[in-house]
Amino acid sequence: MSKKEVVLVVAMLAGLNFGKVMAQTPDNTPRSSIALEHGSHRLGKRTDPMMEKWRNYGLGQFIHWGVYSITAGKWEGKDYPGASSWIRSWSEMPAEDYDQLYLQFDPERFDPQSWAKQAKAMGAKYMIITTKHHDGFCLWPSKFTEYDIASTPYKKDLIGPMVEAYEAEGIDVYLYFSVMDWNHPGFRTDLKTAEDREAYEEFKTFTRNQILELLERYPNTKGLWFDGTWDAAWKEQADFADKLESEMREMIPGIIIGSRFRPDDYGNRHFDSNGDLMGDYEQGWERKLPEGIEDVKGNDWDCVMTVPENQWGYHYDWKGHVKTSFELVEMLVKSVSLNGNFVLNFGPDRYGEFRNEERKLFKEIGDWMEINQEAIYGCGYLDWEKQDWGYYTKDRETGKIYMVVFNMPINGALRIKTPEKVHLDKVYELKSPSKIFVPEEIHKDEYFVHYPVDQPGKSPIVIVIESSKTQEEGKTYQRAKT
Ligand code: H79
Repeated sequence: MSKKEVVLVVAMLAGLNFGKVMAQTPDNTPRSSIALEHGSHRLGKRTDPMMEKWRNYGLGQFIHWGVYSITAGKWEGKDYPGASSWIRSWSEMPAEDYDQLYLQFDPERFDPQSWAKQAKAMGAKYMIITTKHHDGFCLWPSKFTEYDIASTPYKKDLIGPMVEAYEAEGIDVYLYFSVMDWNHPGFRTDLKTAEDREAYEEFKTFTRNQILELLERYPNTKGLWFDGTWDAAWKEQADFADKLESEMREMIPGIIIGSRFRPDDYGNRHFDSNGDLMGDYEQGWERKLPEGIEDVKGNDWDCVMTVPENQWGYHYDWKGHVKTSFELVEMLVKSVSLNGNFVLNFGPDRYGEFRNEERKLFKEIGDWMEINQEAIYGCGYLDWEKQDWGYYTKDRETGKIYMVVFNMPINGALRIKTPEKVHLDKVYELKSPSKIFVPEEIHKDEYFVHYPVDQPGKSPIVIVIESSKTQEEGKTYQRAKT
């Protein structure tokens, strides 16, 4: 039977109420769908306090750190053309050589307090650390492998002090974990033979042990960011992954797990065979952003972004286009305006230090955030017609609207088009609230805010709108008052 036929038969059985666990609709009404044992367990967004907090972060910091910071993108004088953390998969790099590098890993200048302070100064509300990347090297001392920090000259746990230092700065910590593990002998991309299956069972046990070990060691973990789950072998593990995800949720109630962890019964990832999101938020926006609100399908989501084109771990030489703080702030604001979080990646070097380009970004983004953070934290989408000058965001609690201007028109005239029956009560610049603008009404529900063009600044400016819904008469009354 083809997969399509299987799906059809299963759909028919579902119609006969043969289905097992179905996703819950918010009001518990039944819905027609393919019966899945391991599909989405919930429809609609989570509304609990931990998820509300996640939703309101706005800005996060990603850190990719591991032994690939030693190779730093080259081997024996030759540059690896891909991401530095993938160098072990390069034909020119002998895996045996790579797998010995950890014996040189000694990040003696690692200072978690200064890392956390920098992240805080940038305005990050959460951070995601690679506890284990694709190479399999563990930044925590793992009971289940020797390929870990305890076996390096450094010896000491890196994750624990990081969790402590970031939490001390009020930054929530999330653990990145790559299921794909090039170091484990049982890891397979495909399960072609009985031996493959046997080996993979060992690997699954190992994976489960390590994930539960992490949650036991770091019980303040707020969530897990899974990666390396795209292989055919893992896509067969719907039952195993579903059970394991439940175990994680039992261990840390409220834990946040994205859509990249488990496949459904048919090997579909992120969205199950019914098109419903699996996990707490969509984890598919890697180095790209949605165009518009329809692309995010009403779900929570995060965007993880590199500063250069495709470098996560430390690379000795950033080639190609390196994003400026202006571009990154624009991506941050666009993410927030479409109900997502923006997570900016950093790749410390082998000694535990950040490169100068990254230090500059901590400062520049931080300077902008210090003045304009109100337009980011706790903010999301506003359903007003988008304008070319930039993005609107809206505070979910206060209802204040922020115009974040990236393309200032030459004449300073910023167009606003409101839905019907909206009154602009007060419009002012965020950094100097006494600077009140009086919008010029050019058509019904259409205005210009005139920004003084004699004060050109390089930094994106933010204008606040306090508005109210009115009846038409009310609007006339309001106008009559002024
Ligand atoms: O950790 C960083 C990357 O290593 C990891 N995610 C970020 C956060 C990542 N790299 N690539 N991907 C995720 C996407 C997967 C790409 C793939 Fe393929 C395309 C997997 C299978 C096809 C190319 C071909 C890479 C492996 C085989």
